[in-house]
Amino acid sequence: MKATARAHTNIALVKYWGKRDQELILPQTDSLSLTLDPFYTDTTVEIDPTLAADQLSIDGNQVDPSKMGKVERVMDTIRSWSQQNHFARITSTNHVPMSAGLASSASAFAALAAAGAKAYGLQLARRDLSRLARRGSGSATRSIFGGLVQWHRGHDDQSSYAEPIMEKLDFGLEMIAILVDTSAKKVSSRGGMQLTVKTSPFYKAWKEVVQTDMSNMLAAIKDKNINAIGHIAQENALRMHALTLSADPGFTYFDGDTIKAMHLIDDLQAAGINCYYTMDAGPNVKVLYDRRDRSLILQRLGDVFNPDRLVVASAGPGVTYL
Ligand code: 2P0
Repeated sequence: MKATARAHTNIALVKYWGKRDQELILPQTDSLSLTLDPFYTDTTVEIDPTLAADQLSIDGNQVDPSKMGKVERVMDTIRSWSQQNHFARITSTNHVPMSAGLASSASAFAALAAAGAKAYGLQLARRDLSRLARRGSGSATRSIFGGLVQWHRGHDDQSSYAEPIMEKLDFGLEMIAILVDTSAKKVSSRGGMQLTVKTSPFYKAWKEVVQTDMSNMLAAIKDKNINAIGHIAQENALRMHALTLSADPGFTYFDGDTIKAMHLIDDLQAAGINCYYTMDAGPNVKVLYDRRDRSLILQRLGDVFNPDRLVVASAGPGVTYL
């Protein structure tokens, strides 16, 4: 009747950017991510037979029912799978800067899927939990698992799920988020990717790029080659952002500080310090590197950006029950 789950956000190293089914959230391509330790969401789902609709509070604020479409999609699926029609009280606490391109929706919908499934008595394998989380938000599919995770694009609901590649990392891949701006973004990922699929003349090429990047990334992970992982992730991110620029109307998630951080990391690379950048649907820059270089990289980034805005993140676990 009541369950609480914790799920962590993830950073995509090979990006998901475009759907071929808006209802079921079936993606155009595979994607691959690293689940992150410090950013997570705790969600409690409690069935209440006296309620006439689901109730949701996020970080202590009641959410307007008109803004609960994605949550309802997940809850309605849980009701259909469990053949129960009661509504629930949902309470969610984020430990993620919201709408900052740090994918709070990934941890939020992974935690909702896990807590909701348990509260309604569903005993789902994690693969099926990932299919359930997918209905709320694409990136949430991957946050069911820890470490390095692949989301298989699949061809239908059954075959589009996430799977761990390496749940416990036994090499030093780590990330620093440079929080250049944590205010809400202007173009949602959902709207941005839809516009891109529809209007970018480069979209067909992107699908080919991802296929190549996926197989190169899997090989680099197998070799535990952080420089190859970082290089592929950086190129993949640049190509994703080239899609937004090539949409009609074109747009970008970058702001001035994003470019400043990219140049700084280019300079560090040129000076022989191995670090790479990636950006999601927001201006923040995430730096990938080997953890043995952490203090040097933190120091160099701290020369340019406020050290308070630098957050170190190592690999995090998959969804857990509290
Ligand atoms: C990713 N992003 O792979 C990509 C890269 C942002 C850039 O998934 O519409 O919130 O809910 O499926 O998952 C962010 O988009 O979008 C995202 P929906 P989502 O992480």
